[in-house]
Amino acid sequence: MRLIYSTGKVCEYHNPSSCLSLNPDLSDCLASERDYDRLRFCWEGWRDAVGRKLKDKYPRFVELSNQAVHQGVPNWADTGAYWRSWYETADFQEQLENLYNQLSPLYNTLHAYVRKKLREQYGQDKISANGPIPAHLLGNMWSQSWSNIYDLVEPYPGKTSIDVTSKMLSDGWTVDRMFRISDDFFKEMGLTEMPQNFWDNSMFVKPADREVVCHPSAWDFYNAHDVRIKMCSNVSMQDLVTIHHEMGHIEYYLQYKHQPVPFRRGGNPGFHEAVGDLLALSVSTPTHLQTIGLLDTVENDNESDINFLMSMALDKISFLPFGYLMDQWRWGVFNGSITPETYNQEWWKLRTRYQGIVPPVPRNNDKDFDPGCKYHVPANHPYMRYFVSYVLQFQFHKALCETSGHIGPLHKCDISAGTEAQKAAAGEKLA
Ligand code: D0W
Ligand code: ZN
Repeated sequence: MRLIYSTGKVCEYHNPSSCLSLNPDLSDCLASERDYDRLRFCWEGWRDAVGRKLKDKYPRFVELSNQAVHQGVPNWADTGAYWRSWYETADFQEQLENLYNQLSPLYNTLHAYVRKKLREQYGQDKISANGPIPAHLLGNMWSQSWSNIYDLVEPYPGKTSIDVTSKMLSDGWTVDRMFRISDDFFKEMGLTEMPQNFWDNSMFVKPADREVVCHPSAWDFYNAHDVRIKMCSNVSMQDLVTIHHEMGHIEYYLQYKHQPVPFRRGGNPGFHEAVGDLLALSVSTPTHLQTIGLLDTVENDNESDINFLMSMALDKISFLPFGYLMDQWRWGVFNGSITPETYNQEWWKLRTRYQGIVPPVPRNNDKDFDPGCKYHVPANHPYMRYFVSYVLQFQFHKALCETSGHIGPLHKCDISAGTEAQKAAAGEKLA
């Protein structure tokens, strides 16, 4: 299933020998095309190419996975129950629901604002004033992060751009430089730097001579020295953040490498996901971007602040319903309440209920398998950890900002920026 996903291609109608891969072609299409029909072609093409091939394979996988966990010690009722056990909380599901209910008003407000801007862009005939948004207009194949449509929704146009991708390109940044900058940040925070064999063994760019799984990943070979990242990186601000995310996993591996194997894990899976993202919260602040030469000027006025907060919301708030629904769907599949006959319709019920989106073309319940078009389903990676991380990373960030002596609003905090005086004071307090 992962091979089908990783080698999926969408070919042009008029030129079937010209085919698009997910990374980078279709991702770029969803991110930067502004033509309604071309976007729909990329969105639908991916689902035709991948989902339909996976549809008949997934039920057998579910059966086998359930059998395996049922025969384990302890014997879990189903795979979902096993995955939830990692959180060691009997009321995990209630806690999640409670968290989501606290956060959803923020998402719904963002959704309404973005919908209004999209109506201006694509026309009132394409998007209703108070209904769900067509899923292909939000800058991402799964509508999970909306950063790529920042230009369409920028609250105060004309301020300094906080997406520094174009600056990285014009300054000649390389993928290698992005990894070095990330490593420097971990070092600066007093964490362990990446070992030599990380640099020797990792794959940082897409190789030209073979097909690889391009979905980014971090690997612990469990021998206390071999750790690697595999990623088809491009020079962009988004990939700079992803590099910090993956390096956060590696940092965790390095910090617990001397522990007995059962302890080489996160406090819970959400902790593992939160480390890199939490450092990237500091790296993404305008003042930090200036420190690493990616912003010439930091504008200190209310309008620039709102622009920055909007760019963060398009990444972090937009993700919440998607992060929450992925494993609600899978838990239902694993416990049998969602059956192969209803896979796709149950998926879209959740997508509309939580994300407020609808498919731009009718779905065929007998042929389409849209959940399979998201990497973590065919690759069988659990997903609730990301929802948990999107809450934890802000709690961790807040605690670290307080510890580092930051004064002022949280969104201006760069935990690496403590003045020498603050650092000395912190040292004294510790002593
Ligand atoms: C691993 N997992 C891959 C990749 C891709 C993280 C991902 C989610 C998201 C934006 C051997 C192995 C694990 C690590 C471990 C996975 C990514 C981009 C970032 C959600 C999106 C974001 C943070 C999260 C998505 C990862 N190793 N992210 O499996 O030790 O468990 O490499 O899939 O900023 O939908 O893209 O978590 O690193
Ligand atoms: Zn991760």
